[in-house]
Amino acid sequence: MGNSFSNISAFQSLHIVMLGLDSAGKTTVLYRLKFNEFVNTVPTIGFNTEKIKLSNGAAKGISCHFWDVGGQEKLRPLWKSYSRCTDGIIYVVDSVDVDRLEEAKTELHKVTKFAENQGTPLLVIANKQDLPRSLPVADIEKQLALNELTPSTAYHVQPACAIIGEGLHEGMDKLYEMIVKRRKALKQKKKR
Ligand SMILES: Nc1nc2c(ncn2[C@@H]2O[C@H](COP(=O)(O)OP(=O)(O)O)[C@@H](O)[C@H]2O)c(=O)[nH]1
Ligand SMILES: [Mg+2]
Repeated sequence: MGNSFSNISAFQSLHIVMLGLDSAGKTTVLYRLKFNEFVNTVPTIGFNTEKIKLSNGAAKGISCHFWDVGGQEKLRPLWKSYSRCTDGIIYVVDSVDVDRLEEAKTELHKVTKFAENQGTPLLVIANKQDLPRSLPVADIEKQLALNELTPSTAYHVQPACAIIGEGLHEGMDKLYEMIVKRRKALKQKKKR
């Protein structure tokens, strides 16, 4: 019979929220995925939203509804409502902004602790890897203390350069994989 959840129907749209400190590159990621080209951004006041059909890899053909929420301090209280009950969370980090990694960590841990976000798969994009002083992925993983997230949170850290789009498709594939896996697990649990 196969498992109807082993793949997500092309008719179904995944709900993905993109978070991270201001200037990490969230909006650049969004438009890179949407138009497959670099779009010059201005700081996001509020949010941007786009429906995007993924065009590569295992997630090819899957529709995603992305919400890119502004990362300035005064906008962060919005993160709670935007991240509620999503299929996946993307957390974009500026790999050069070492001084704010601690702040990025605190905000990330806050988001994953909300009751509604328990177990929501997390894709961390270690962005701006094109810059000479960018921290390697292993260091970012350590500084964000991803091993201290609740054990039910599946995550993947993806090195990327949003301005040329490098790493974004790989990252989306990983996120899609984690979403499918979680749905399967939830279905199994329901059966029991
Ligand atoms: N060098 C470099 N700059 C980037 C990259 N991604 C984004 N930027 C730049 O970082 C700045 C902030 O990007 P933006 O997408 O507006 O960040 P947001 O505030 O998280 O939405 C912009 O000047 C982008 O062009 C990247 O991968 N490499
Ligand atoms: Mg933005």
